[in-house]
Amino acid sequence: MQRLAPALQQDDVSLELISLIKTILAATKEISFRVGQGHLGGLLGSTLDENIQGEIQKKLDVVANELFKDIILESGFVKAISSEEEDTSVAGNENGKFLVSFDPLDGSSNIDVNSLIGTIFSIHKAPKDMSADDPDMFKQAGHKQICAGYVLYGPSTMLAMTTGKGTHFYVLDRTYGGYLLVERNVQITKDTQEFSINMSNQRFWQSEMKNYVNDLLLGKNGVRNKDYNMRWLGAMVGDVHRVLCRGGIFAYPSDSRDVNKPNKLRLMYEANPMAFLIEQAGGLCVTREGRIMDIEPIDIHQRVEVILGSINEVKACLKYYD
Ligand code: P6P
Repeated sequence: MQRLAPALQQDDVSLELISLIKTILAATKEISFRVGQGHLGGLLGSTLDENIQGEIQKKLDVVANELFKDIILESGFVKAISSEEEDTSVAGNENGKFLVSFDPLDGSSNIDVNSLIGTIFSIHKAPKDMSADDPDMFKQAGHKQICAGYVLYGPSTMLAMTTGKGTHFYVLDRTYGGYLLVERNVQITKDTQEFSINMSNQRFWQSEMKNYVNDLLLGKNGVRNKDYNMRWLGAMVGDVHRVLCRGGIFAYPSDSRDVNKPNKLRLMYEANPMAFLIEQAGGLCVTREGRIMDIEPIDIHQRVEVILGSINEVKACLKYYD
């Protein structure tokens, strides 16, 4: 099986970007080890601190964030980073060519119950004419990403990554300590019989999403003329990975639980990197208004509605909003 660097060179990725990617992945190897330790690593449970998202930070959230922040900034490749766990961006090398946004541990509520979690990252080019400590550098639409990926800390530690020439899967080989290419140009099936949504929010959705999901639940007896299965892992990395592997539709729609916060998922380090991966695999990633990767960001922590997956199923969902 092909190692990471030659696989990326095959996609004409620059040596400098390959070095940055390898730096990010070096941190994922340590996180994979610590996640695998579970109770024995002493990193389960929560801290007493709340992050800018208003969430109580898990011990492993803090460790993962510090690890990624330090290793990426110390590399010298990066002008700044932004993280789900950081209030604002953190300056790096004024002459760095790249910006990295990341969610160090997505699905943190799964940590203490030994369930799936992952790391999501997104890489943009750094503007030359802006200062390293200016968070406005990150106000770049998702279609300007030059690389995006996630690492899923599952039974195997898997990397899904794209640099714009297809979405490829890699597995961490612990013997030699690197990622090996296991599937090139992953393609999502155009149709599906599997949906992924947190049904406990159903009464808070807008009527269009309620109607769409109700028709899925009617199965063969309804207008969709087929039965559907449902999955919800509580970790976007796990649900998106399943969609990439066997198709599906994943949605976190706007809801009315908190009028000040109608959306849950973050644009810069959840929706945009996943959108890049999904589109490169032949799927769609949208809100009811349009393509996620066309959204012009106004804040590094802004949240967005997400509907993604098999192209024909996403289009069928959007018809309810016509
Ligand atoms: P809920 C994890 O906190 C996350 O940001 C995504 O990874 C996941 O899909 C979603 O939130 C889960 O949200 O409301 O079901 O706990």
